[in-house]
Amino acid sequence: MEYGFVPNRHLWYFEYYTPGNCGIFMKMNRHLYSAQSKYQRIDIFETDFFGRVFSLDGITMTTEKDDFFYHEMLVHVPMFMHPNPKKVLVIGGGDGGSVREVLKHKSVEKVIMCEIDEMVVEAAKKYLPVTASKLDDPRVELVFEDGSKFVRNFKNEFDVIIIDSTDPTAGEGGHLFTEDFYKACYDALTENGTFSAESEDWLYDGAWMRLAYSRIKKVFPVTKLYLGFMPSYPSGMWAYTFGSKGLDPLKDFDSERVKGFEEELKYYNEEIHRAAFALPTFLKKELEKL
Ligand code: AAT
Repeated sequence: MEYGFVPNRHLWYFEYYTPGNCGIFMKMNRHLYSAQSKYQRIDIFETDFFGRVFSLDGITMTTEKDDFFYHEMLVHVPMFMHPNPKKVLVIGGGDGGSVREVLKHKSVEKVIMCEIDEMVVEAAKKYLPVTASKLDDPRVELVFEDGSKFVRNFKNEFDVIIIDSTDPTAGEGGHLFTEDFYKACYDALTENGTFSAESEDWLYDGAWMRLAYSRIKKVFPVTKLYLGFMPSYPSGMWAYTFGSKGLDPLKDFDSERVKGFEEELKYYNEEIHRAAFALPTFLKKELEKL
């Protein structure tokens, strides 16, 4: 893309956080890709500070600098909670970061990624090599469909299901925040099945965080919200919801399994796993009411 503008001087990216009063801005040195798909506007640009940044409808999905904060927390909590994950379903996650993390587990034989927007995957493969590094792995099957429909094709099939979705108010993300959808995920899971879903942030999107948590709680016998830092997402304090058919993320956590992953993981470790479920008092009180 050619501009008469001076890189890092005239090119800026602004993300407005809900409901539009605050946000984040970044200096851009190159705008690599911009397209309108059937579902959303896709942009990938380069910054000196965050590396390459991927945004949908002006909302940051991934930056090369901190994608591991988010993808490791979303993926390794349910993956380490399952005794022997072989078959995994990722819904959304078109940049490939979640699939990359899933494949760090040697037990995995197959991972299906169901992403609604094929253009996201094409762009990620071309412009986000760090994040999309494992999308061509032979264990990966890519499906381009609405995940809320796709998951209904399965019963008792997956050991782990990971919901790496856009915000519920953006694009087609809303389908991945309904109680019906969570129930379909429950049905598609095997007996020891574990589940995680990105659940927004307390400060700017608290209503959605509470809604996601309370809907998941209606479906999964064990439901726990957990937190992780995520510097480039709104408020930096990101919420995830863990669900399972019985396994408790603290009592049943076998930290021995994390040993040997020190070289592979940059954020998640045994202490972080436990600490992530410790919630501040205001949040504990809020969740108790749901
Ligand atoms: N790992 C990158 C972070 C994301 S990307 C979320 C992906 O979910 C997008 O590529 C989007 O196209 C896809 N998606 C949205 N709706 C559906 C659907 N119904 N079925 C399948 N895929 C879908 C998430 C970032 C979190 C937001 C931070 N504010």
